[in-house]
Amino acid sequence: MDDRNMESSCSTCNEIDGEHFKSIIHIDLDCFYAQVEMVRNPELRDVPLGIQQKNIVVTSNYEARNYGVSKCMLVTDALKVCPNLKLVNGEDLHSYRTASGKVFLVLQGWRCPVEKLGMDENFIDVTSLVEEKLKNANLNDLIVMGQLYSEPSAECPCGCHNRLKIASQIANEMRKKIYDELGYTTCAGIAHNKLLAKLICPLHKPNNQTTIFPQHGANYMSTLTSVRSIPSIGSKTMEALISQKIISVSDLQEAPLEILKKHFSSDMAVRLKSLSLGEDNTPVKQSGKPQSIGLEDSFKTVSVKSEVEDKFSALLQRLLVLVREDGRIPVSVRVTLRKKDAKRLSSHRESRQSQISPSIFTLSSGVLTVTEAGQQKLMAIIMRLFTKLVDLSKPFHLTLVGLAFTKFQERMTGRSSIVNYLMNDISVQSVLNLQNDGDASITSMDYSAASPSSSTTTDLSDAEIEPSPKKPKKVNWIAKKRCLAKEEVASPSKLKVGELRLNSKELEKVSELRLNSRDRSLTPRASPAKDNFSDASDSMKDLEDGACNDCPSYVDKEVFSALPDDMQQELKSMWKNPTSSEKTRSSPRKNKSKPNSIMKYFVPQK
Ligand code: DCP
Ligand code: MG
Ligand code: MG
Repeated sequence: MDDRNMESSCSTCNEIDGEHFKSIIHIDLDCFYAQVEMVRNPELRDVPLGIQQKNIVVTSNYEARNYGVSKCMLVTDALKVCPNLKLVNGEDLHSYRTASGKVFLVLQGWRCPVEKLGMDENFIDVTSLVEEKLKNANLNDLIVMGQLYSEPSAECPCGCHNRLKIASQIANEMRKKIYDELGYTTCAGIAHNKLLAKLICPLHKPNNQTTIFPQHGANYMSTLTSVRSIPSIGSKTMEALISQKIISVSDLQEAPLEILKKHFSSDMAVRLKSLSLGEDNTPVKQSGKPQSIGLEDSFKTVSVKSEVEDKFSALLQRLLVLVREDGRIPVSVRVTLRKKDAKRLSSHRESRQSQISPSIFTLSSGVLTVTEAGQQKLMAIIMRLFTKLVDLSKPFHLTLVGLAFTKFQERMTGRSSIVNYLMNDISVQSVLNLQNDGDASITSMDYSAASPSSSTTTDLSDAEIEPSPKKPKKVNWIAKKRCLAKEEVASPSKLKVGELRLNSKELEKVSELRLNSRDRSLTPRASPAKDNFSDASDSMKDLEDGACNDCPSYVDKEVFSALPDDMQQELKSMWKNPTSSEKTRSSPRKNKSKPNSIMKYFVPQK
């Protein structure tokens, strides 16, 4: 009997509280870098094409793959199997990042949560959209678009087959739109969870999509020959499993839980077991700006400090371009090294990071720049971190250096400025990346590329650290509640506010932005992208209950409630006097008697 026909029992679908109720799509671009080059230059379309970084072909188009050119092949080997391979240098990632951003934007058009994974993959949770479409669907006409992993012998009573059929149609529409608007072909996987959606995605590549029903999850997993195929299993977990002779996913399925518990924590053992059976309940998390912006350079070996300095200097130049494009002001830098361990014939990564003064960066006409002196300061911090990672009195051998900005300040305001009150979204974007990147724990699904063993230390002793001015208690509370996910900022004390560097024009922009946020908070579905404001609905409700019942309709009540009591009173008394209130509303900048009046921040949107 064909393995695929062995279905796991589905009689309890409804009982396991909607285990199958989700509909997840995973989309991966075909030969991504190569496609970007082919769209840019149609002459490359019909020739075997390889994208070269250093001496490696990082990817190739499917024409070249037909000759046997595979991902990460040495250029010399690739040219042996395909002498007429056309090579394009792909070391400048700018156009790939841009393409990646465009695909993400297209996918956001469906107004469902979209989680970006690396540059060419996205998860989309279409559960609610499917529910909506199901209301008007003719169930007899529903078909799976694209490929189905295996025909089911019976309908699942929870209705997941119909839901996934609709999801497959949505996936097809998404892929069509990406192709029509951007010219890229893609693959998609459709399943009731992220794990299966990702793993089934490449089954019929290129330019195709595959749906898998929940009953076939365990069966499909058993076809994967290495436990490493499971996204959250990294090298350490794999080594530990191999030591127990657990090599394939089916080995893991069959391994007794008690054995796993001897080598992993109880939670992790259970999780490994569930994953091997195709079970995963991790949510699709809406992506925003990246938590860190970094670059790495790998090489055979570098053993001289001055060479390391040159490598870091070159990386810094490129990184500053990326940071300028991003627009946020970095407040932390991380240095990563991969050290060759001669004794163990292996290598491992180590990182160290330090806070940096936001004053190194200057905002000029909205553009982030760093002066020559600022760059020297950054290099001094980087080299100081380097010397903390490497004992220079002994020989060292590095095979990689990496540089990343890991925390960001969205905007800067003066500590007692009114903008501080109005801009309660100012925050350090992230305090992630402090944990070990290895796989000591897999409590949450990590779909990022498996990282080798590494460790990161935060260096808080750096002299460049700027004292953290106190923020008003109320604003901190709101920032914590509405702007930032729990895991992003552990405590308000981690928030840092820089010096006032906004000129009056920027200040006006800021106030407009703040007022715009009111609409976004109140109509979350109008803007599918989840940003710092979109978690606001709860806190908005709380605040609307009492703080500003008398406010005119154009006032952001949350902003109002974050103001000090005396300012609130000032405003309230103005609003009680309709003449002065109306005057301010219609022409805030003409209010000669109080040119810097707080009222100008409450102008309605035009
Ligand atoms: N990439 C890289 N180094 C790697 C793997 C990939 O630089 N070791 C880059 C090049 C790829 C892109 O990331 O184009 C996306 O990786 P994928 O694994 O999705 O590979 P492709 O999109 O190229 O091919 P496929 O059609 O198999 O998805
Ligand atoms: Mg791809
Ligand atoms: Mg990919």
